[in-house]
Amino acid sequence: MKERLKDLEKGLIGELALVDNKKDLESFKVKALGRKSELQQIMKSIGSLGPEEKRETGILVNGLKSGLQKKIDDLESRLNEQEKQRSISAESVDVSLPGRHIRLGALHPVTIVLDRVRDIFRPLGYDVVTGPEIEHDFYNFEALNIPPEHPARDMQDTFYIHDSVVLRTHTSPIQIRTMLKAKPPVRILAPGRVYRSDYDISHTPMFHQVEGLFVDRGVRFSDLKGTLLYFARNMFGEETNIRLRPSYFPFTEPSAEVDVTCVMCRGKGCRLCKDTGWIEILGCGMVHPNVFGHVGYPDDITGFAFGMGIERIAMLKYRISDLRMFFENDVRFLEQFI
Ligand code: 2U9
Repeated sequence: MKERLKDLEKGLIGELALVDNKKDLESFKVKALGRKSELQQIMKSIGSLGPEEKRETGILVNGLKSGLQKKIDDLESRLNEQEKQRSISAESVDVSLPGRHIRLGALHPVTIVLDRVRDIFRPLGYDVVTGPEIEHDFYNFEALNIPPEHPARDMQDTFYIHDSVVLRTHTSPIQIRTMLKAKPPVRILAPGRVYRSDYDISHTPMFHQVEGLFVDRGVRFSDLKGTLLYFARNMFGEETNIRLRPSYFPFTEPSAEVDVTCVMCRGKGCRLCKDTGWIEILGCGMVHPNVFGHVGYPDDITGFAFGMGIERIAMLKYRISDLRMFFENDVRFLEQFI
């Protein structure tokens, strides 16, 4: 019996030395100590031995069992440690890898141009004033000397909410509201969304305008011209010139349309300026006396006003050829402007 136990112990220790993973260790445990193991067979047969041999064999079996169990436990904790080390190194962070790119937001070109217009007029003392997009007929038309039969009032051009409530067609109502509240001098910029029932390649039903108004005693047309030249050179470059062409608006008299040196060919003549060397950027004029009448300003008050489409200025400044780009919100387009 002693010999048999010695051989068994030798064999099992030899086998255990070859185990190098947890799966094989489990199989080994079943084989070495399980119900059908040789060791269990031996333990069952102890009962039939004589008292002395029973005692000796019991001691040997217990020694073999506890020795083997200790070896198994040691191997198991070594294998666990190895497994832990393997998963730690697999999960480790490579701090030398480049970081993930964070996409920065960007300002819309309409916002950039409006900010620029504000910055240009701030040193001249212009305050920025805003107003409602839904307007009463009085502020949008009547006070601006636009008579009831004027084509601008047609359903074709204006979005009506009720008989006398409209989506503002320009930001001029802001200036009316301001003059009704304040005495001259008034020096303001009126930016915002405006709405016109018009939709084609160069018109959208909503677009952005900024208008300017300067009202005081003794304001002259030459003040308007100087202000616009200062604006044009700051917006399009110091070498820019302007020219004024006579025009008509109900709210200004006299009125003019303003061209700047073509932004593309710098005056030489090209496709953009239709070979004239000039590009139209805004409309302007001296405030019509009837407008001052509607806001209760005295007769010795004069003033000038001007208005421009912000998308149009942005298209010229950034060489954007398609108006629809402004409203599609494609980030690849929007990221390009500073
Ligand atoms: C008051 C009095 C006068 C504002 C003016 C224009 C000329 C003008 C257009 C430019 C392109 C509108 O966006 S656009 O379609 N604007 O040509 N705007 S004078 O005149 C005013 C405004 C308010 C009280």
